[in-house]
Amino acid sequence: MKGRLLLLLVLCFTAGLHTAGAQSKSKSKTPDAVSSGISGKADLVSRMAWWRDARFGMFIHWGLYAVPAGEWNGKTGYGEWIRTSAEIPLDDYDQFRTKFNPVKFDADAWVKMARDAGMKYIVITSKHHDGFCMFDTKETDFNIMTTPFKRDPMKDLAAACKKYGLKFCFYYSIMDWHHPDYLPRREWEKERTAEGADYDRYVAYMKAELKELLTSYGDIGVLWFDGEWESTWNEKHGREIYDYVKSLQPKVLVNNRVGAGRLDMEGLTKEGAFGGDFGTPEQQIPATGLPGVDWETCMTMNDHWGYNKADKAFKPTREIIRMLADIASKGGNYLLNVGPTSEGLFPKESVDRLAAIGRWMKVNSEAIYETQASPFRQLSWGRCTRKNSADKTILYLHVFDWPADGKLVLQGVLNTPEKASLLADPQRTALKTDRNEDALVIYLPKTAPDTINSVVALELQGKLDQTDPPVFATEFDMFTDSLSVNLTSDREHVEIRYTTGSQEPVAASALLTHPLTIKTTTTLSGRCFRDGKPVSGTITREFRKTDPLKAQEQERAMYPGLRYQYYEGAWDSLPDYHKLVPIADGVVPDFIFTPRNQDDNFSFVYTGFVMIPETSVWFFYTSSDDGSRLYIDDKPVVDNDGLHGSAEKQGTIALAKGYHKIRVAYFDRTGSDNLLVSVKSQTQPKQVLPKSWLFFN
Ligand code: FHN
Repeated sequence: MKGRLLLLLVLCFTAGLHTAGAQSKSKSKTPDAVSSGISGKADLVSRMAWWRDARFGMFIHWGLYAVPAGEWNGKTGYGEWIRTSAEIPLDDYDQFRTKFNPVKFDADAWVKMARDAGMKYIVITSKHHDGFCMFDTKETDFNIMTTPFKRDPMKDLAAACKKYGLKFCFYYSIMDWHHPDYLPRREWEKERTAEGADYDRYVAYMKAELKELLTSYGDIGVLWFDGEWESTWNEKHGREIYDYVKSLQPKVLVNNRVGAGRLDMEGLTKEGAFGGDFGTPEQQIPATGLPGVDWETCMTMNDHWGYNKADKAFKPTREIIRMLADIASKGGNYLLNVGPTSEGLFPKESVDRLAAIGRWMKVNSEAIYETQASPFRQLSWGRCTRKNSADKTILYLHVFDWPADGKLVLQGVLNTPEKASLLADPQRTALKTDRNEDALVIYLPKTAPDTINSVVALELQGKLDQTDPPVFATEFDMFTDSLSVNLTSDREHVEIRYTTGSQEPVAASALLTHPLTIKTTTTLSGRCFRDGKPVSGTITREFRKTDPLKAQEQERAMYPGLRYQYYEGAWDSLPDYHKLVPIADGVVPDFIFTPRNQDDNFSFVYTGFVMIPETSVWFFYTSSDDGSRLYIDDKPVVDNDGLHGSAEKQGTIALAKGYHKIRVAYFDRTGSDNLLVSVKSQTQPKQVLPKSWLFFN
């Protein structure tokens, strides 16, 4: 059977099974990876080749903000946003110029540290949001040449990158808190008039600077835009700048932050929006690979991008190395940040980590460079990267958890193994391998050569023939009355056999050919077979029958809407409302932010009833910036608390038809704000919680 095979399984415990036909699934949509401008797909493939092979780069956030080093008025939690986070007036901030003299800056030393860590490119802030230019620009005197340093460090870095074979790349912020034509002003900068500001003139300024960056420093690998989220910037600007940059250096890559379609910190591009050449998840790694999408996770080593002398919360090397493997196993790049001091030095903690990463890469870099994403959905002991050739496949097995019995089991691989060996073994001595049905077993030495990540190179004959276990397509683990269960496999020529329990299906197990309606708590195990032989591992899951919460007795008349209480304050998480007095209260039609007195530092608590239209297990979701929590009948269902960009969390609860109490708490600190409450049941698709379901009494 071609394409995705969807087997709808209906198994009445008293009756047999039958298959509802196969249906192909729509291809996942990948964002528009190129603009309407100069480049097309063919150009993209050749332009992206070095970047896709590189897998690992260094991010450098270096600027005037290194002078205060995170401290202002006795507070030490700032970073590269210090000018606006600490509300430093322009003239006071400009004073840092007189103190910026990185006499210990050594471009060769920086680039060699990146190279020796196994990094293939460097992206450095040419201009961050503060508007200070770290390069010799003729467009403004707010630049490095007007500091005591009087030298263009970008020239030195470009030369050093050329010398040591790394790609040199620029970060450039669209948002600019210094340029008189940039809008909007910071809301706290009351005295800084926007009178006469001309945003088109600011875009012209940007283009003039981009021309300097792309004509004065040799080949530039990437133009890494940022600060694109304010309302003055739009997709039209993005496409124009993308095409302009490409006209100056046709091979340069441009990230998706040149546009206006980035999905916040998730970093990928909204469907249909202009996405530059690659997506940019920030401080997070996508849960799975994203076939057909180029993406790069950027991440700090501690908690700040710019240098903060008090921030010692550096990630352990172990975590960084494993994240590098995780990202590569999903087909992404890792852009790891360093925030140098105002003297021009990398913090010692960064230097130590780069050296340790370099020691690991010296042994294992072939398992990172030029690799493709893992073919496995999940591996219990680590990650996998791979290389394909016409007649061979190499799987790099990144073993985080060394098997106590010395047996590394790789399920669902039918190829004949040619050789398995440890990258840490200079002789690459062949390890013993065996086959157990669909599984390859590799016999490992007693101790792992590397406690963080030991890599086994498994060379297989021919094109990979690998099958994952089937997938339970349903999201519901519990049900109130009955549950229909789907199992799918995207492999060709396979059939799915199952057992009602946790035992592994065998060739004689029942063939899944009918939709399953489960009416009692059931454990189901599924496995793929071909020509009577297992070709995958087994997936097992329990589906639990649960009693729905009874509906509330309706003692008083119900009216449409919700009650709300409005609070003001600066919180990093949802406050303890018992200690607060609301500033206002009243009734609203649903989860809206009016009335409120200010754009930041506020909170709403909504209370009332939700009229649940059917007895079912319900998913509730809150999508919010910043934190939120949702309760049903006083039980916590969704916890989406915390200081974060727009993010969605979910929870489930079984409810009987009728009124149930609902309470939603939300807070916003600064910046953007939003709250969306959605629902889904076993029969109703996900939807924004309808206003018509909301009542108060
Ligand atoms: O606001 C910036 C931040 O300072 C930093 O440069 C990061 C790095 O990707 N980008 C923005 C936050 O998303």
